[in-house]
Amino acid sequence: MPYPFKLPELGYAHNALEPHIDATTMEIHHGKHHAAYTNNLNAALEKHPPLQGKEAEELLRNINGVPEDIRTAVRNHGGGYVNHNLFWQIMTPGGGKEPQGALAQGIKDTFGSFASFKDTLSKTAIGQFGSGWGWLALDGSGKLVVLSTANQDSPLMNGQTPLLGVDVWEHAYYLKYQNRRPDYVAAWWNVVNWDVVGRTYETARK
Ligand code: MN3
Repeated sequence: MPYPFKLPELGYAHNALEPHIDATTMEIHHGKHHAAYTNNLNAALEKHPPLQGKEAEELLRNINGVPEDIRTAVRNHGGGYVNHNLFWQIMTPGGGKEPQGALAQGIKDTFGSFASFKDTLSKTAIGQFGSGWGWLALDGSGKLVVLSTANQDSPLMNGQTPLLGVDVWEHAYYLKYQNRRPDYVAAWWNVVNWDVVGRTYETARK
C-alpha cells in the first residue's frame, strides 16, 4: 500500500519469539524504531505528491530517481520501513528447522548445503561493520546470493529481491545479548519462518 504508509501489525505477540528474542526488544523495535521509519518516510513524501502513489519498494528500486532533497530520507527511512516489514514476516514462533521444496533445492545448488548457507549468512551478518543487515536475496539473473548492507540500505537498491534478512543493528539485540552479536544471530535462526521465505522465493522467480 502506498502513502501514507502504515506500521504493519506484528502478527504475533511481543513475547512470542522468546527466549530467542525478548518481548521488550520486540516492543521497542516494532513500536518505536519501525514506527519512526514509517513516520519519517511519510514526512519525506508529504511535499512530493507525485511520489505518493508509489509503493515503498518501487521508490527503493529507483532510489536515484527520487528527488535529491528527500533521497537520503527515503533511502534511510524507506529502507527501514521496507526492511522491517519483511523482518517481522520472516520470523515466527516455532520457526527454525529447514526450508522445503524449491528453496531447499536452490540453497543446496548454490551453497552446497543448508549448513554451509547458514554459516555463510551468519558470518556475513556478524561481519557487517556497524549497523546493517545480512541478507539472502535473489539477484537479477535469478541466482541466490548472500550479502550484507549498511544502515537501512535494501538489496532492492542493487536490483536484488530480498528473501530473508537479519537485522544486526544493536537495537535488534542489545538488551538481551549486549555486544554478543554472534549469539543473537545463532538464536535468530530458531525463529526463521521458512514457509514465508519459500513462498517469497517462488513468487520472485516467476
Ligand atoms: Mn531494526
